[in-house]
Amino acid sequence: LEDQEVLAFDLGASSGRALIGRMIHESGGAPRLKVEEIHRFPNGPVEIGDHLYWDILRLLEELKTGLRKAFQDGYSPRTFGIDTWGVDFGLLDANGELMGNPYHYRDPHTQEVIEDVVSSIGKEALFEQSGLQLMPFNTVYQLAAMKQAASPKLDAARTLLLTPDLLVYFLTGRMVCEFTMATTTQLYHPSKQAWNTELMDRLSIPPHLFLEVIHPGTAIAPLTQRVCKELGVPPVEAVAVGTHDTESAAVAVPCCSDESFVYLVCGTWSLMGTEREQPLLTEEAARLEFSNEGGVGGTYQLLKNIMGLWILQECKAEWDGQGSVYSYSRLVQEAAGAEPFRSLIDPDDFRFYSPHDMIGKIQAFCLESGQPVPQRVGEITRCVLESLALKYKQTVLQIESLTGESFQGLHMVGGGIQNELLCQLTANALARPVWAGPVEASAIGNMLVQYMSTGHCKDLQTARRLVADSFPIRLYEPQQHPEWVNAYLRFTQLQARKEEEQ
Ligand code: ADP
Ligand code: LRH
Repeated sequence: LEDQEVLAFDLGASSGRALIGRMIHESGGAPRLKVEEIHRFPNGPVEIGDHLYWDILRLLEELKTGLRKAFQDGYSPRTFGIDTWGVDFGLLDANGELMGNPYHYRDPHTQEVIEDVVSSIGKEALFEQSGLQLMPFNTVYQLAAMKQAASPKLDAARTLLLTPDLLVYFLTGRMVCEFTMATTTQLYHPSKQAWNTELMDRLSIPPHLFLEVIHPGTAIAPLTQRVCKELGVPPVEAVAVGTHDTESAAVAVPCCSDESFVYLVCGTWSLMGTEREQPLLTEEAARLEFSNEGGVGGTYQLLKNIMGLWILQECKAEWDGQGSVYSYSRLVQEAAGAEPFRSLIDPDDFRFYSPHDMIGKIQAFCLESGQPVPQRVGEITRCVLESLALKYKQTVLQIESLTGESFQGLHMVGGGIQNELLCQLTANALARPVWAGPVEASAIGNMLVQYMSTGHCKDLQTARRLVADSFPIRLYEPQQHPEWVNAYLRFTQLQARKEEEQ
């Protein structure tokens, strides 16, 4: 097979990037995937009044820049794929025009409707019919919030396109709805493999907004002639990848054995999960707040959304705003020098979900729980990282109890693995090895699904073998300090105390 190039756009909540992938076939050796980043740009919410939005048109411009650069730099990808964060969407009118800016999933407007939706449908029914844990940002709550606010946009809308599908539409003129993103809406029924129109009816969400679902690996359409002319590029073809970034990342977990594995996609969010053939819809999975998200190759990913490095991103933004600009490596250095286990937080305490005043919220948590209040940059960063490591341990144990599997170690992928301290702390907390890599897992998984669609990569197993053969995977052996056992006990007691208070 010739060395065909592909282009992957991976948009995370904190940054987006365009990468070129090339499959290299050396004589006698196993094929390798070579990846080069050609464009990177920041991303984040834009505040207007009480609302938070995505700057979707600027993101489109960044994609165009990526396309232009690819060809200017001498690459010639034949296909491209777009993956983004989950749940968010744009609404289109009857003329196919975008009606306003898409909300950012942290927009607070869902908070008033969640209780109503849960009490009218029932928490158990919502889980059974979607496989998802209750996250305030799920598309269903966003639409219910728009309905409650009598949004004229919602009344007039003809079509809902989830973010990656919206961007594909802008570039190709073709409207589709890709499966992995569809399963993040909480409006897709995993057992029926269909849109949950009954739930839509009960919440007065118009079912006509939702398109027929297509699966990862499906060719969509080439760039429009207009876009080709504007950018001076040939008609590269859009392929539906695992358009939900978490699902693209899961494709690139370099696990090559037949045994089950547990992974952590470590970025703005920490998504910890394991791959299964069917959703796990038990009461216990619901109680422990796990989701079953549709994955590539007909899989389901049983996973938990953990607040993740968002907490540190927000602290960093505050320090930057005060004029003390710290790089992530400097923050990690400060944390490495700080006293271990001084103060811990529960990263999933809901106060940490919304933007702003993150340092104050961490300090308030510590004060309320009778712990020393972290002040210095290193103390705060260490508190966040150790708490995340403990949360990761708890989640691995929960996945083991839910599935009856036992895992030898943890695969970590995503931007957060550049934080070597976090990887080491995680190995220590777990008392098991951590295999870290690759960093750009979502973009790589995106490329691999493009290669599946063109017949260059057979299946998930081949894809993962290719990742293992192509990228360095760093091993973190656990350093077993007895303090980790006590720290875990303290961590679970903090959570129990909070539950009692509620
Ligand atoms: P997303 O795709 O959700 O935007 P990424 O996968 O890009 O997120 O990961 C972003 C996170 O990676 C940041 O919040 C930061 O904590 C971490 N990170 C990025 N660069 C570094 C670095 N050089 N050292 C340590 N951590 C880093
Ligand atoms: C991570 C992610 C996660 C979703 C959240 C909205 O980027 O896609 O899987 O739940 O963003």
